[in-house]
Amino acid sequence: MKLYHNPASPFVRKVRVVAAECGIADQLQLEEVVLTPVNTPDQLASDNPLGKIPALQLDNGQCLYDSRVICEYLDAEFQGDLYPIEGWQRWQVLRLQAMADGLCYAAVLVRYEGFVRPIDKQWSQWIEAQLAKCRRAIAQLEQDCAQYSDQINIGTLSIAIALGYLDFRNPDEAWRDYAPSLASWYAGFSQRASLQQTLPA
Ligand code: GSF
Repeated sequence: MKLYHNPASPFVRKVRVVAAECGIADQLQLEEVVLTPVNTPDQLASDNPLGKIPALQLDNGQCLYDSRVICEYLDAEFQGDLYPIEGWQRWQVLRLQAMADGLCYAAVLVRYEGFVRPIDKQWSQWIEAQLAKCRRAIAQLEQDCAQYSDQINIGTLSIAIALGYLDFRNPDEAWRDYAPSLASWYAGFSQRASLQQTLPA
């Protein structure tokens, strides 16, 4: 399977983490792409019309996207057991994943605003509004994290990836100052092999 990837992307990292949790990391052939929303490599655009990564080219010629679809596909195909099948726990876990992905989207938008958009078009209020989303999400996670701190599933893995991305792109965001329980959970959880093997670069 060929995975369009970039080592900085948190959404790609999620796919790699799930592959590692499923024990099939070595089945992913990594195809590195450099892209922005205004610069899409042709091959990626023909495999994923949205021009985004991750995209997973399967051996049957089909291409899967986006990260949530790919992760669920890998989990189903290779028995990752990262998605509770039924009951309220399933919705809690999927909501946690949505929270983590939303945190990543907001942080990626901050990155694009500062790095891709021309300086004369940058809008500080936009950046602040995105960072405010990140901070509200972290405050909520701080309140809730005791409920899931002993779980390993797509929700907790996604949260760890989102916090890792925030540390990577916004090291000045002192989120640990107002989220000490989350920080303590993250310090331990982020030692998992799947997360250590896929640190952003
Ligand atoms: C989001 C992927 C995404 O925004 C998913 O896979 O879950 N809903 C999608 N990827 C970024 C790279 S990143 O910073 O992770 C991307 O491909 N950006 C290029 C673009 O055209 O937006």
